[in-house]
Amino acid sequence: MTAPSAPSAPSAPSRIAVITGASSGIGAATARQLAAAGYRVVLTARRKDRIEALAEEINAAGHQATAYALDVTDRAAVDEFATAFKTVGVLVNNAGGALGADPVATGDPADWRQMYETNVIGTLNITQALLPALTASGDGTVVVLSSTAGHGTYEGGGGYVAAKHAEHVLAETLRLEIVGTPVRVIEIAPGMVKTDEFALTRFGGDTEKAAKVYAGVAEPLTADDVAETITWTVTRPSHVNVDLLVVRPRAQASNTKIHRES
Ligand code: 8X3
Repeated sequence: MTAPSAPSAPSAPSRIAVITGASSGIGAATARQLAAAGYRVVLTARRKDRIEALAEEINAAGHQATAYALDVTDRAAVDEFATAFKTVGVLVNNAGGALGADPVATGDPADWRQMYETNVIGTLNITQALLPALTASGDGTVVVLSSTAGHGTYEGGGGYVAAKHAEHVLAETLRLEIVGTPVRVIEIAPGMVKTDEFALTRFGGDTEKAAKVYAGVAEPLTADDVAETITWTVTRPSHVNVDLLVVRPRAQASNTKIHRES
């Protein structure tokens, strides 16, 4: 039996990790963890003050971070951002989210469109823009944060489920198309994760509706739980491609089978 290969420490040309949606939740937790793992993290999000504060915190902890305000749905801005990099080791596509939980019969087309824009087109924009730099690194990793909503539907999931399925397809197709280049494509599909903003955004700031999502669930996943899975997959040796990692809290057996304690 051979010894398991050591996790790959980020090496010179592939040290930069770009994280989208880094202003809160899974994105922020991932930024902290990848920085602690030795990456120079580049935090992007629309909210400049938040990512600047996080970059400061990470730098104060002795790691390396910079902040760059960016809306991933703005292609011109994304292209401009990408010109700053000759090589990028890791891109974590985390920006996105859900809007509404209406049935298909009454869902708002504007919500559907916006979810497609942020989750799918946003991921497409920055992945296309950084692919040359990821390839140039000689050892690139694209992470796509999809969701268990990208692998099965649920009532009221509608537009979010559709967008997440599209993100899953983007990751799968890209993996097929770039095989043979030094870039791997990893999809992380989390189930119920309790963050400060996900459910609140989904329900337009309605705290009661947001709280109901997690009601009685003993331990939903945390942003740190998901960031750990991301960091683990990214730090595997280069030849190891974790295609898809589905992670749920123990209390959630499927998108629709959730144990709630009353
Ligand atoms: C979040 C999971 O169950 O809210 O991506 O769709 S769920």
